[in-house]
Amino acid sequence: MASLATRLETLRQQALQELNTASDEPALARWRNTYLGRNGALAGHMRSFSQLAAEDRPAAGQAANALKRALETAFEDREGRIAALALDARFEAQRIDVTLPARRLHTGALHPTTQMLRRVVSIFRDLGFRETEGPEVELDWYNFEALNIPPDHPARDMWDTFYVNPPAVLLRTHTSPVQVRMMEKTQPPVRVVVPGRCYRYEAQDASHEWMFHQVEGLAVDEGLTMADLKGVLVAFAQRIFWPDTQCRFRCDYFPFVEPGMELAVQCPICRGSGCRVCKQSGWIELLGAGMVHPKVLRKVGYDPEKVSGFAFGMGLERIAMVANTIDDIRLFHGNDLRFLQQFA
Ligand code: FA5
Repeated sequence: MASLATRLETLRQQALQELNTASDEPALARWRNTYLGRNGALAGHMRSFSQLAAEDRPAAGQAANALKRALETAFEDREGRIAALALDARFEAQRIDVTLPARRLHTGALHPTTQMLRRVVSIFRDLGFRETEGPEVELDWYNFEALNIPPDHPARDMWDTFYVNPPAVLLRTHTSPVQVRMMEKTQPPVRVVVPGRCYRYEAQDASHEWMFHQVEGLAVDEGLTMADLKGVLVAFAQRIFWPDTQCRFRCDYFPFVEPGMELAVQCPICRGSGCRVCKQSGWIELLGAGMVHPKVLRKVGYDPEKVSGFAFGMGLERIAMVANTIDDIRLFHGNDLRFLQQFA
């Protein structure tokens, strides 16, 4: 029996020593086969117990079972440790440096003209105007003739025109043709604002583009007067700029209104004392306006004896320039991100 105990002890030491050198799953599997497998070392010893005397067999069996349990426990410990080491190695390989500054996300933003368009339209919506649109490729009839500007009229010089299909089809030079389109299909009362692109065949400079945006306004009803027009425009100017914005109305000529006028606001940058933006005048012209000409009302089938109307047309970029102190209109479509990002 003493020699069996020695043999089992030798086996235990050898097995544990070898187990400590197994460093991966295949090595572990090999070890298990060698020591605990059906044809392994321990099984070999147990088979030899048949040669022992009958009274020695139970103690031998107990000793072998104890060794088997000890080896199995050692195996599980080692297996767990190797799995933990493998997991550590994987985590190490996939380590993320959370202290690295994140890459900046580039998100889009509305163009400053669109932002201003939405502000302008929402102010007029609060004043009771609804929004509508019209075509950019327009007929000469709507852009000029129906607005009291016949082909040979000198006022055509006010709007240098891009022709798509001369002389009848052109790129609209202003949003005023939508006045006519609206009145043709609606009976008074009418109260609309019309934002949209306009095109003019003119040289670009700090305050002129060949493509820009206007917002047209039109109201037709019984008994509308210049006082209504002035009231609406002052309310608008004081909401889009500052509550104490000063307005200046002066006579101006547009063939489709009578009387016609121009609205200027006190320069919001220098507050009237004179600066580069207002060209030292203290005032900035914002828009053209007036009472809809009776001839225009008649052309769309309205009776100028019964209804009257007012209209106005403003340049959106010019308003955005005043509100944001921008001194060159060409920045709007120059696609310089440094400029655009200031409005994001
Ligand atoms: C007109 O276009 C008239 N349709 C306005 C109007 C409507 C008058 C209704 C009466 C009744 P004007 O050409 O002045 O008018 O243009 C109106 C505004 O558009 C100008 O005050 C200016 O702000 C803007 N604008 C005109 N030309 C340009 C341009 N080339 N680039 C940028 N903005 C411009």
